[in-house]
Amino acid sequence: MASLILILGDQLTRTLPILENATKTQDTVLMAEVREEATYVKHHKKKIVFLFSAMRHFAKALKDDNFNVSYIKYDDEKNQGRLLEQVKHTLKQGDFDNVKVTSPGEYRLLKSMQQWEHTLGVPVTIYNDSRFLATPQEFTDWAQDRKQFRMEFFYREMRKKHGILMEDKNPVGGKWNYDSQNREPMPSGMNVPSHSQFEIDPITQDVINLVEDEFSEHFGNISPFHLAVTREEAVIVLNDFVEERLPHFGQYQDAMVEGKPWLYHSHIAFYLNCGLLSPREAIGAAESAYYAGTAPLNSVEGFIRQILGWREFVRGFYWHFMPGLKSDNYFNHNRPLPDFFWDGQTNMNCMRQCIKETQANAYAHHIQRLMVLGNFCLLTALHPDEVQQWYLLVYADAYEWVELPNVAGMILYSDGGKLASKPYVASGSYINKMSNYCKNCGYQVSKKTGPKACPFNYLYWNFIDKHKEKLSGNPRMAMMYKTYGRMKDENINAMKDSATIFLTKISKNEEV
Ligand code: FAD
Ligand code: DLZ
Ligand code: SF4
Repeated sequence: MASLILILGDQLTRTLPILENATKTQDTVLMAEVREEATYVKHHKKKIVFLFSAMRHFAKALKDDNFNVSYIKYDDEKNQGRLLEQVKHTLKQGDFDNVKVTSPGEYRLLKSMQQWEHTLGVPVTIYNDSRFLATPQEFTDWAQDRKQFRMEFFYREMRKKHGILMEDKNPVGGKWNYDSQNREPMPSGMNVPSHSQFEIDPITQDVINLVEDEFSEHFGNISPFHLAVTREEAVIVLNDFVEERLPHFGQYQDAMVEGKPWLYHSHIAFYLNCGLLSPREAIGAAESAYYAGTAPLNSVEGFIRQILGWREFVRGFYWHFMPGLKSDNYFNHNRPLPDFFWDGQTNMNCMRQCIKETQANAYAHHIQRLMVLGNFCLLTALHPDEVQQWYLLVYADAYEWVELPNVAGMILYSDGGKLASKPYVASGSYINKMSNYCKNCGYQVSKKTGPKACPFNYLYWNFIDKHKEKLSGNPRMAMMYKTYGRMKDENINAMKDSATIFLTKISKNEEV
């Protein structure tokens, strides 16, 4: 019984059951760089270099370990351009009895794969993705009978189930969550350890040449390229993080500093999401650092919550609410994405910094994605489809299962509050508190209205005013509506006027 085993670009994990149970003497592993996956959104050039290089290194490691591997490069004459066609083509070349795949990270692809057996005429088995700590079914069971889906409660269940940071039935330290200790801005002049960097080897160089030729019109810069492209390198990134940055991770998790994109974050989502690292080992490494006394509980718990909590939660949420999640538009927002999202040409320094860093690194950290870029997208009523596409293509860690819940549920509230208890909106004072961006801005954060005022200020109150029917009954918005209720009509009107001028400008793609 020879099997054709398809491994996708974000499934670069030796522990997948379809690889662990493969019979090396008769099965064939198929991996393919296909136009369909590389262009269904125009992924950042660095993301394509990263993934194709990681795929090529993974295939080489499999070959070195005596697997039969059919690796189809992007410019290979045998390349069929689409995964299904590539599988069909490979089936014709050999004597295969069946096809094995691991469940993909996107609804679009899963629906397609569920038809493959019919199209191909051989049995196609779709195996569960064993990399996660919760299955989609576990989320659905947990979600049963709940009206609201709060990560915190799911996370506690996961802590208990996996015995992570637990003392018997209680959380280590007595509290489940240390977030109140995790919201400090970065003191000026603080020396942040540099992020891990790796040499470009000949495999990566070949891919860089390919991407420069074939994807020249895609967003973003390839150079400098320093990402890990093998499991060994990704493990170094994780170890560097645990040793050098985890101790301050919690404290400065929400801080933003001009010119310092990497800060105390782990930079491992790239590797977790394509399989080079496993969430279990990342959680284990952080937990061990706590017990060894090299990292404090607020950092370790905060980091573990992101992976065991948020990461698992959003995956369950995605599969539970697809396909509706993709088309939800609770506020009926429909403004197109302004052009400056592609080049960072704006006088708003916070937006400029976050977009330019995204362009350079295919990375921005969570608060940049959430409270600067995301905040702007919601306050300016951008269409969810355009925002979703942007986030999916610009970040090298983006796959729809993780990107869409964050965009639809966390930043846009387009799911009507299933994921977040309230919209994550803030005025300029939040950005000013958590960053040093406002010092170099063309706008003044202290001004509320008029041409020099920080746009986040009036856009925020404009949003509160515009959506009072939908939001004022939300207990978590009560404070904001209390303040709003005390504002003079003339102040509210001045905010709305400034907002209208600004929104008209971005609709016409005029400079802001
Ligand atoms: P760290 O800050 O060091 O966090 C550690 C790990 O926790 C991350 O590597 C990641 O695996 C996990 N994590 C943290 N927050 C989240 C979250 N909200 N959802 C899921 N996992 C989380 N993350 C992605 O992996 N891919 C995406 O496409 C993505 N899109 C996002 C879009 C928006 C609008 C927002 C607000 C967040 C998004 N995130 C996404 C979550 C988060 O911003 C990134 O995981 C993080 O910035 C990656 O950098 P890091 O590895 O240095 O993370
Ligand atoms: C993101 C991506 C890209 C850019 N290219 C490929 C590819 O050529 N071949 C492949 O197998 N996978 C690629 N991927 C990852 C897939 O898009 C990913 O498997 C699906 O989005 C499901 O998560
Ligand atoms: Fe951003 Fe407003 Fe600060 Fe400028 S003043 S950096 S627009 S928050």
